Amino acid sequence: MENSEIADVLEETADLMEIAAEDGFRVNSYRKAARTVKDYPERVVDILADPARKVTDIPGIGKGLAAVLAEIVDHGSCERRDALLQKFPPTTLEFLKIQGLGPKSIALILEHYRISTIDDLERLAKEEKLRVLPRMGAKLEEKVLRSIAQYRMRSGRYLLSYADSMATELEAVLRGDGVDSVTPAGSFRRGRETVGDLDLLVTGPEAAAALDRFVAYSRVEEVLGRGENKASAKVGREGLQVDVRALPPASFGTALQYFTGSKDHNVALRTRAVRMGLKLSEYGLFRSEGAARVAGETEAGVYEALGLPWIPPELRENSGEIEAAEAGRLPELVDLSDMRGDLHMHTVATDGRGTLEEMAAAARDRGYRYIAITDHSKALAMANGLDEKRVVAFARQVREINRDGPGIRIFSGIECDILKDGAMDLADDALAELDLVIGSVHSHMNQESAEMTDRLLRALACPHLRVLGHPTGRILLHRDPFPFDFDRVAAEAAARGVWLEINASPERLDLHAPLIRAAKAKGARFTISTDAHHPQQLANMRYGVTMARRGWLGKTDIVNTLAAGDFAAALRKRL
Ligand code: DGT
Ligand code: CA
Ligand code: CA
Ligand code: ZN
Repeated sequence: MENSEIADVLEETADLMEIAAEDGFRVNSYRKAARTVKDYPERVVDILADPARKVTDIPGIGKGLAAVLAEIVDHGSCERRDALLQKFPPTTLEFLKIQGLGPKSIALILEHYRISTIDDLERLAKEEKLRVLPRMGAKLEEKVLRSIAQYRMRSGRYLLSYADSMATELEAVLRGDGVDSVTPAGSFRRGRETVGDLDLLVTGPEAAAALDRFVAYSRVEEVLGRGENKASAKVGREGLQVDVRALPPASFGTALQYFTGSKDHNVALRTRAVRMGLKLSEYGLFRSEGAARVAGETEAGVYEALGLPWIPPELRENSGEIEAAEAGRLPELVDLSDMRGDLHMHTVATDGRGTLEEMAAAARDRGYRYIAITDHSKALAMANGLDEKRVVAFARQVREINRDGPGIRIFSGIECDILKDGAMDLADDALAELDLVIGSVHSHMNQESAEMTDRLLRALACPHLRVLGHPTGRILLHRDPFPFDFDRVAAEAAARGVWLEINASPERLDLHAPLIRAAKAKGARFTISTDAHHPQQLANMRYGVTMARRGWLGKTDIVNTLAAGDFAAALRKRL
């Protein structure tokens, strides 16, 4: 069991306790524990399995919570959660996933109505039976209906980062004697920000034995099918479906091409094959007449036989990549190894979990030449955001640290809130002390499109602003982007030399491909940054790079690929 899964169980327990109106202090201790476990650099299961170690050594985990953690690792739940699930309908956990319905509202609804499914809840809202409850109104009803529609649409999808850890876990299960390769395909290989299921391809003389190991794996919740060359199962607490296929080497290339997709890319490619008198399937590329095999062993061979250079998986969405390949105009995509620094991260000064020194050391270990420390501004009072006085002191502290030669160049920065009307949360003279100002929207995200557009345009006019942080505000599977005139904002950012952030946090991945391409067409330049709240989260850079690749970006589109001196010059000159 992964830490994030343990954290989910703790969060659910806290939600259920809140629905049961239990003591707020105890509810909070569960929520805190969830965060601690989620961010903890070591797996809790490993600590529990080691007789020489104690979970109580994790800061913030006392004896009581340690026992709860052991229970969760042992059987996926704890006594308290089980007891509460007896008390409320089992769908309560699903209700909690409806945006706009917190534990308190759910408690109120359960007090007045007998409901056991999302459909029941939808009916209540449609029959205007929620608005009669205390502190609820027609607006909330509307929001619940909208959220239910969204919930239905996104349920059954999983974050790229989750699929990534599952792929790594299962690769270890599938590998063994007589297994030559284990290769992920599907939307995961294309780097989509969420995946519906995970597709894995196995080759080798003993590939069938790998399928046996897969269906027998302890974390398989349900085997959906087991054929000669394919096995499907739901794996892990979240029930992610995984399709594993065993393939002969002669057709591995075409199979990899086929199962990587996208469907639209494949359709376009097959049409091209037909025009060339060929027939493309997962089994190979054959002549239409006589059925001689033309290609199949390697993916590059398949594209070559179709008169094309190999197309990177991130581009395979049938959005111009085949035409570009044909014309020899495929972009040279940015690579993780091109990144020289990370420009968005938080520390213990606000809501981060590492000190400035720990973040800098972790960045140095990744081989970066520079970082910007960008804690929150005062509008985020809950996160202990910095006011002007703290900003000035922080800028001075960073100048001193740099003088000591910390082995990495540190830029003093801030993630400054863009207030409701587009004003910056901090005074100009404080912002002027800093090397790098990111402006981000964290509040009033329900504004009308025109109002939000004006707000962002006004923020872009601030002479100190250098980066627009997580530009659309979306949280994957939770919150849609806020509406605004993206093209106009991107054009204005380009004109003013403000860079657009590609936020690499797996829950955000904001900007994403279509917007990146639209912004580049307007002349915009970009940063890729992790928004790390823990030293380990600097590793999320790879997901941001994947988004940039899906957006057809090369190294020169991204400013934090510059060498430290060039980057510092670009900062000063607004290049
Ligand atoms: P997902 O799982 O919904 O995130 O998206 P994919 O792209 O991984 O889709 P999946 O798992 O259903 O299938 C994997 C790949 O197999 C898909 O990208 C293309 C190929 N494929 C599946 N079904 C079809 C089909 O009916 N026609 C074509 N041309 N390709 C297909
Ligand atoms: Ca898939
Ligand atoms: Ca699949
Ligand atoms: Zn932010």
